[in-house]
Amino acid sequence: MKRKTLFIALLLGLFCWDLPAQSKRSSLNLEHGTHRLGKRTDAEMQRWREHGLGQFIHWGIYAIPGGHWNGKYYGGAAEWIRSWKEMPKEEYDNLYKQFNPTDFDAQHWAKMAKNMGAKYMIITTKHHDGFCIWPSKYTNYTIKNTPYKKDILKEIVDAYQQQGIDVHLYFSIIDWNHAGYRSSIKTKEDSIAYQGFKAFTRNQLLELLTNYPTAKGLWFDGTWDKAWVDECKFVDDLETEMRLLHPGLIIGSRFRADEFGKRHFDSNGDLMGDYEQGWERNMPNSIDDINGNDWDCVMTVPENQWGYHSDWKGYVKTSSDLIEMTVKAVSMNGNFVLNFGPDGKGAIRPEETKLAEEIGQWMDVNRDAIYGCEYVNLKKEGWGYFTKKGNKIYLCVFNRPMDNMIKFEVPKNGFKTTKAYFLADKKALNIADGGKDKQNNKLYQIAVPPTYSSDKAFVIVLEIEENPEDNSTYQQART
Ligand code: JFZ
Repeated sequence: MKRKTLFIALLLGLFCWDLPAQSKRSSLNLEHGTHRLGKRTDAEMQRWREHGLGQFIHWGIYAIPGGHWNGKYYGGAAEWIRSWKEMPKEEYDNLYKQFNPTDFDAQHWAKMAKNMGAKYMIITTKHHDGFCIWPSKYTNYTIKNTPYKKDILKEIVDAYQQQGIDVHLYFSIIDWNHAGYRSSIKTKEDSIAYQGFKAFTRNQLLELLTNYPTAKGLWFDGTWDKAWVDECKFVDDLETEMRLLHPGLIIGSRFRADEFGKRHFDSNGDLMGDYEQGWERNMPNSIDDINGNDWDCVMTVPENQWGYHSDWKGYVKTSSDLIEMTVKAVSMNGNFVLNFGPDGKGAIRPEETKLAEEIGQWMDVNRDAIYGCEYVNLKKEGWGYFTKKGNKIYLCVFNRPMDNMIKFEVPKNGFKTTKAYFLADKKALNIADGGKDKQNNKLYQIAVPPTYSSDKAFVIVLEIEENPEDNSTYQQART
């Protein structure tokens, strides 16, 4: 071998040698980067991963104006109405004195969530306006000082738990009511005020974890301010403190920034927190967007309304849309969390009630294709999505093909399958061998009887026998 060739070969060798450990990551020595590489493997996280479907509830003082003030209409997200120029801040900050949700019935909410098929729920303990639905001892701006007086958070935690639904606590770092809150620090005074705000925030979080110890996780929001991002050491220490206080606690990627101000993913590209929390009213297109991480997608029924808004403008999703999003999320190893915005009296609006019922009816029949299910490494097909649990693959058909043929390809070393049936009634279906393609993939097709009627998506179960030689699965390759 010529010297030059040898040199190049050596260089290539070195380069490849480096690849497995490094992959696409850079390796800055970060003080406040991720605490862990790869997924959590403990039971609490596994439980969360298996939920599939969750419920979000945005409920607070903003539900009283419901997107209107003094005859004027606020088109933004209802829970942001305090920030609207037409909204007198003094008046908003006194609205809590009228908060008396006489229609609120935690049991009813929890039963409804249970019937929808939600395995967990996220409740806004405090949104950006700063109002607390629990009697925090660190501020007067709480439920305790409303005509309602009772601890709403406790009622919710208890009722949902009774239904076997895990509770996670939404908490906004932005707090428009606290005198020390700043979005950025410009002066010495700001800096002093913010010290007080940090102590207050820490106190409230420790208070929540102490008083509601059965909560499974914290869902953070309003963490994008420069003032908060710059506090990476404080926030990192706080995360450690909370995890010590509450072993198993689940926190998403929207809490901390690293020392370079990078959020969600640190400057090495590694996820911070237990799951990716950036899929807000948005979904990954393919498993490649997920990078092997856990994730959730939180979704509104109308376009962008979380809190109660009396008028929903724009497209309002159907139960079919939401069922499809649930399946799509699960097919890519994520959880789908549907938002509800009860009104100022605590009633859940009729549209949301109807959607929850329709989703629940579908879940009653098709739950096996959701809970505990995961991604399947098969080519995406136009008719819908694959999910999998154990030796069962679920073919979730959203677009029934004109020829009624549900086709799929299995890589040449992939699983064997001989048994297929409808999930709904267990009626057997024939799996026809469609031969092989040029790459030696096995082609299969399942004929849906033309007489079979379905107004929503339907699921076909495929029982499979894995090939121990099969090393092509995505999970093995990328997690
Ligand atoms: C935030 C809040 O401002 C909003 O009111 C609601 O509570 C929602 C769940 O969270 O809004 C966001 C936060 C992040 C993104 C978009 C809206 N984002 O990352 O695209």
